[in-house]
Amino acid sequence: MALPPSIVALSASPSMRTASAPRRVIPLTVARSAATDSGCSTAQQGGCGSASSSALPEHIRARVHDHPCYSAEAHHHFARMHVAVAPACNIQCNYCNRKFDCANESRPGVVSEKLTPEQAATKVLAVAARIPQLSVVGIAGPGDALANPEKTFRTFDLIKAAAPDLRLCLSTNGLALPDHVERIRDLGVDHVTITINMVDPEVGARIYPWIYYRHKRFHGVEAARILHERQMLGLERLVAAGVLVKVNSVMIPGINDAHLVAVNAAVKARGAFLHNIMPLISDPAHGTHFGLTGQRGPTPEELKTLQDRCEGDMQLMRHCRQCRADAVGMLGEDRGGEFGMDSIAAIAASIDPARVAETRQAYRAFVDKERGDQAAAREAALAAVPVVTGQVDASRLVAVATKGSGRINQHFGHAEEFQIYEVSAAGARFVGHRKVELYCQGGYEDDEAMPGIAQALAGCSAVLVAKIGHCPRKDLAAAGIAAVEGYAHEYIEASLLDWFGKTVACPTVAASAA
Ligand code: CLF
Ligand code: SF4
Repeated sequence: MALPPSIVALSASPSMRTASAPRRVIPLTVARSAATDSGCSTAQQGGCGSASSSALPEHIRARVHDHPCYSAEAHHHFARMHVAVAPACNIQCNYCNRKFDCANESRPGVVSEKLTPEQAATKVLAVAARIPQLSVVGIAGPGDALANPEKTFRTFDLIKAAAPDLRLCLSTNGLALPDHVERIRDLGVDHVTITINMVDPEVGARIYPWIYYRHKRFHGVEAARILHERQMLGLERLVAAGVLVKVNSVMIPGINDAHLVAVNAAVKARGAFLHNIMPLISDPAHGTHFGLTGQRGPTPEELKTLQDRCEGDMQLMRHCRQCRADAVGMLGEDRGGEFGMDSIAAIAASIDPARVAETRQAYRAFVDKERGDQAAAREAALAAVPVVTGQVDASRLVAVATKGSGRINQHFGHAEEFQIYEVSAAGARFVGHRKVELYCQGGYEDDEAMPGIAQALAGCSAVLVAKIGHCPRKDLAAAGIAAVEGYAHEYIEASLLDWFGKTVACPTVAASAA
């Protein structure tokens, strides 16, 4: 397929080249078969706990296929942007300071610029011209989208007219939601996130000191009860209107951690599509109530344990990056700095929106082919994993350095986060990401960063990278983590399964192949 000039440069990079299967995936001598499956752990559906596209009915699959938050697979390939048009809020959360972004959908950080709806639409065109991966535009603060309904809906109207193929996405605390469901549906906003941290007002009173509702301020348990009722009503109405609803919950140890299992059951029963349990971000420097009173966030292990408990017939999101209310780019990166008000008007004036849309379509066709190849490679690698009696429950956590595109394509020293997979004979499952300090600082190795990186990778048996130096390799080995660069630029899941087959399920094969 010929790609338009604007994405040829991208396609030339190793991370986007097409390939039918990773060359390193070598069929192993002890092949998996239906007969040898008995006694093994049940095969997972798809590669990730969150919204595995292939396991969904076609009409739903099409709606999440290119949404980086609703599909873990899509987040390797597609970007989102937030337009910060909603400054006001109608409630107070104990983890929020109004000087910072909405913590429901963002890590604490000042929004660089608040936009008018017109500025927001111009910014969307400018970003789309530079980032062909863009598939979704969301409104996620810095306050609450529906506490600012005129600005929010005017913005969506303008974006819809300017770039109708982009998906519209909205995030809200839910208080005003029941009043706006019809408008949301009629505008074609197909994805809505509600942040629901409790279904018991007694718990809620420890999270929300007050709400402002129907021109009156409510406090304590009464405030939490009203908020809870409005959230449930809004969720039910959205589901009845056919909108895909994601529920975000902030995990606050000692306050709602155990309670989130009940929240999960309640939102599942009402038809929520996806549940995203996020860690509380708490720091005295942010000036929030929880930050100032020393409330801690959960450890990665506590978060994973809760997510595992909640995982059932409802999809769990594990790849959230708690991004800013003005975030731009792939999840985990923020290119917002490239699109300040001074530059977006000039970019937007210099482009032909129709050609930009064509480029976007060409990129999507390219990614469709790439995803098909990745799925085929994954299935082939899974079929080749040997199932050895006595090892059916074996699984390993493995870290991966990636810049996206579903490939192992980042140098160890350039990684600011590692993706973590749980790998077993049943599949390779994305379970989260861990942030680290950069090891390579402007061409120099930062040895002082190494202890922190090793700590962040604690529990991982290996880290798969595009390249790694001798010193960090040695330090990782001392921490019990094998650095593996033999899968550089190959597909992540197929490589993980190949690694697992050789080193865990059947280490003698690895020894003879080494
Ligand atoms: Fe933005 Fe949220 Fe839409 Fe995604 S974010 S409004 S659903 S387009 Fe995504 Fe960011 Fe997590 Fe939100 S990674 S904070 S879940
Ligand atoms: Fe802050 Fe968002 Fe909570 Fe409002 S809903 S108080 S903006 S975190």
